[in-house]
Amino acid sequence: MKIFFLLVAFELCWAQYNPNTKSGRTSIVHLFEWRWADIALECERYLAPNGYGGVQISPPNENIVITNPWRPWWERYQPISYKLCSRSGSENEFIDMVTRCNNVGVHIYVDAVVNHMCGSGGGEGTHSTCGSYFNAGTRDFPAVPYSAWDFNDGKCKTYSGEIENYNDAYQVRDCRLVSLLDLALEKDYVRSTVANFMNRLIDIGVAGFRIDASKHMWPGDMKAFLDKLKNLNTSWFPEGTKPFIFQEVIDLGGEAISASEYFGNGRVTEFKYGAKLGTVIRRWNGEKMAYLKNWGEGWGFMSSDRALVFVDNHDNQRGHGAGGASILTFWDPRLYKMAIGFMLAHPYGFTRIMSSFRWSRNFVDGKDVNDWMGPPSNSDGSTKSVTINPDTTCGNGWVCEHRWRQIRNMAIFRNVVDGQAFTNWWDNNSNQVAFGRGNKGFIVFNNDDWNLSETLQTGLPAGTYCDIISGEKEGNSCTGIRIEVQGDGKAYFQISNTAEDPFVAIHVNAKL
Ligand SMILES: *[C@@H]1O[C@H](CO)[C@@H](O)[C@H](O)[C@H]1NC(C)=O
Ligand SMILES: *[C@@H]1O[C@H](CO)[C@@H](O)[C@H](O)[C@H]1NC(C)=O
Ligand SMILES: CC(=O)N[C@H]1CO[C@H](CO)[C@@H](O)[C@@H]1O
Repeated sequence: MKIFFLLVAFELCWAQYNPNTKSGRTSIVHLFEWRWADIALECERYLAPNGYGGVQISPPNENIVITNPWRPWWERYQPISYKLCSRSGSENEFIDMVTRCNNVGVHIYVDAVVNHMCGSGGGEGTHSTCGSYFNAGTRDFPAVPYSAWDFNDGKCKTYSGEIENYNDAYQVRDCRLVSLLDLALEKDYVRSTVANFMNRLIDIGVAGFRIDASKHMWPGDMKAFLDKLKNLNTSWFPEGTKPFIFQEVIDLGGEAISASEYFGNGRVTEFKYGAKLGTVIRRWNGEKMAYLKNWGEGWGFMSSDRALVFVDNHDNQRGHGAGGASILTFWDPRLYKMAIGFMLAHPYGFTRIMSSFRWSRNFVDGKDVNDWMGPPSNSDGSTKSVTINPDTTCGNGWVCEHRWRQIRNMAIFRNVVDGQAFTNWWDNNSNQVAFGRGNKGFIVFNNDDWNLSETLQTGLPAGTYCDIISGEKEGNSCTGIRIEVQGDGKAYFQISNTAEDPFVAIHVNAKL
């Protein structure tokens, strides 16, 4: 009986904060703008075999079709209905993806856009991904249906109807964000409609939701529709499992709204994480890696068990959203790999890895005028499939950071060291740092302008380990650097500051 109550208490206290990943899988990857058919294949051929826990997908519901500029990525953040039909695929393809990914233990997390519909200037007609009629001017979305009563136009107090001042929490929640028609989530009809949409996805088998623009909804309104959500589908999840909820709240400090207001609903995106880590790894503002010794709450971040963390996301990798110029992305691969390596080795937060498409960046006066560009597409606007090259990288303009050896191997590192303490920190008071995770793994960085040559306590059992950054373990040998851990746990590390990747990581599953 006692054990039973303890289990119940444990479940209740994890609930919507639990990522619902299969045991031993500790990260998810955002396959930004991928087609459902490609995601299904990627779950089977790559994500499951390499220990990834899940995929954050782009919004699956019908959205406006924008042709000027040509099919921007952000059109998917302008819903027209909750029909499952988008550039990523049809409802049947969506169901097939969720089923096949779940069947190999990789779960699907839906980007839910429920704060708003399309922009107020979206016009009238059937220029939507399923051809549903709508009229933005009269607030008419019959395919949901929503009508003028279901929007916040009357509640917003600004003259323009737009958010004009982020220091006014009422404006941020009740007015239009960049002209997007703001749903009246105080109405039970709107709450129920949103919950029905999400419950349909739960029935199909999704494991949770990223909730877009959460900062622009009242936490209490969100709680009202989240309380209506079902438990997850028992074909794949234990009875009584709640959906994982992570809310997009951009809080870098200094505004009316803070991330902590949303902790009751689920986890929250910690935007300070990537902004600060980018600053440190770029060595801007006098920052150095030695300062990362108390990374996490010690840096003023939210508590680890509430945080969803990432180095970059689909917004701030192209200058949208928050974070500014310090954000590291695939465009700076050497520093980016170090940042991802640090994130995946460090115990703080639940980690999400970005997987991007390439676009033609064009900076004019410091701003990328092509920041709107959508995914690789054909002339009819359909999204190109993800092709796989013989060397396992991706083609057709897809970057596939999650397939980079260093990143994939660090995702595995995180699985191996899961639950282990943060131990054996070392630094040279500059940009050479090292730390371990109990007796399971150890990582060393050299982000200084001179070589590192040091004997360090790893905490690992004696033996020969394969560095998983310069290579990996293959059969009974290492394809990259070998590290000898002595009987006392110490090992000698040498990292040239000009190495392709100036860091070394070892773990017990890559021991010869
Ligand atoms: C759960 O998923 C299975 C398999 O796809 C499906 O047959 C079943 O109807 C789903 N359950 C609910 C409640 O929708
Ligand atoms: C740093 O290490 C590299 C590779 O081992 C070596 O070629 C280089 O001479 C070293 N630089 C210094 C300043 O010792
Ligand atoms: C081992 C090593 O390279 N240590 C260097 C760390 O940085 C200081 C300067 O802060 C150097 O003097 C050390 O040589």
